[in-house]
Amino acid sequence: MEEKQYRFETEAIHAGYQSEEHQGSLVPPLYQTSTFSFPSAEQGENRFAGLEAGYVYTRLGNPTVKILEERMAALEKGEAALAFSSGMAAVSAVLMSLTKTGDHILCSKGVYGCTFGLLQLLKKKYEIDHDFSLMKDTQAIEEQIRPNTTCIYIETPINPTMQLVDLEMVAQIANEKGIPVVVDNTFCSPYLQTPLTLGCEVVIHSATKYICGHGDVIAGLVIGKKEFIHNVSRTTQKDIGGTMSPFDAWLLLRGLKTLPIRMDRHCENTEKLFEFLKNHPKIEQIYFPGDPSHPDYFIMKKQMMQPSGLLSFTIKGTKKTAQMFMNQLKLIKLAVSLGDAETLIQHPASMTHAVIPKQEREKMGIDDSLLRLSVGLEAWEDIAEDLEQALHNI
Ligand code: LCS
Repeated sequence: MEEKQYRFETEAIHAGYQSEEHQGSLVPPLYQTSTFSFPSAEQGENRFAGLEAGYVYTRLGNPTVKILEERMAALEKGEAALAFSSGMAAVSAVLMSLTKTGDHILCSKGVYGCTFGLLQLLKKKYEIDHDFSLMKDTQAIEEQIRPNTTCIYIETPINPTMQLVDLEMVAQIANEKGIPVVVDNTFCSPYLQTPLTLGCEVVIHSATKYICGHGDVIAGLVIGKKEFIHNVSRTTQKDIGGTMSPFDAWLLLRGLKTLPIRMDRHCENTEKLFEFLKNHPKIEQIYFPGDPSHPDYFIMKKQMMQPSGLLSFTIKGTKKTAQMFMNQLKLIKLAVSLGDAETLIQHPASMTHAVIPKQEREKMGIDDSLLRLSVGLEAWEDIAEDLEQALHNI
């Protein structure tokens, strides 16, 4: 599509692809190849030297993957994007690009368990330090920024506690100090939140989740300025690997077409289930950013289009009660991951966040009875009836 900027729903279907360049094929072709033949030895030399455009080897770039990267850059309102074999490959490539031994990362108080694990590894092996911050006000953030802070890393909503961070506020402080703000936007997708438009520098996705939407791909994406993306592409990604497979990119391009309508349905179902659960006598606490009494509700209104498709809750009782409840469910699947058509439930303390020591976990607000629900696309009444029968049977 030429210069014209289309609306989100249209860009999700068309951005980055011109069918005229591919024999009129309506759907982007799958270039399932590991390598590319050169027209001549000299042209091969020039491609390696970066003097001539053209593909070389799929770890360094692939036409199907490129279409996905351009589409995601358009949707996140960034200059460029880079695709990875997993969300964690994306997170690690970005953190390794922005830090070296002796540097410091300021991180939101609560992140996905493996991101926490990666921060520990960077500290132990490479002496890259980190601190966690609630990032609730300007002064607290300024006090935690050190002269050697080279990256501010934020998940919002935070997995699985659903606390939010005010991205515009953090970006303002960080930009004054020239520190890049990296946002893991997995829980929102660009349909609900675009951190780059709020002054943040880099966006990361576990594309395994809403971007894919069908539970059949593990993938990651990074979006940011051209120069930064080029650097990551030519350093950490080229030499460490973690490249997305063309088939996964093809599936993600297919998934992206329905992102807006899927997200609307995820959000609508979640609002309905929140209403159902909030007054249930067996529910102790519910964490959902769309709850007007949620302490970060005003941040949700400010930076998110809708409160997304996840909610966490505790049932009155102990960890055993929570596990008994999970075992009673019939329709809802006991599984980690999120953003799929199927409704999924998991127990963060023993699953996604089990690698975090109990004391640290509790400081992040993850206690042993917390459950996280990723609301799917089924009829919400069927999900509610399954929750009801399981609550009734404990
Ligand atoms: N960032 C967030 C916010 C995540 O939730 C996850 C995975 C990742 C990054 C890593 O992405 P991956 O490498 O798995 O594509 N979150 C998971 C979860 O909550 N349940 O299972 C995986």
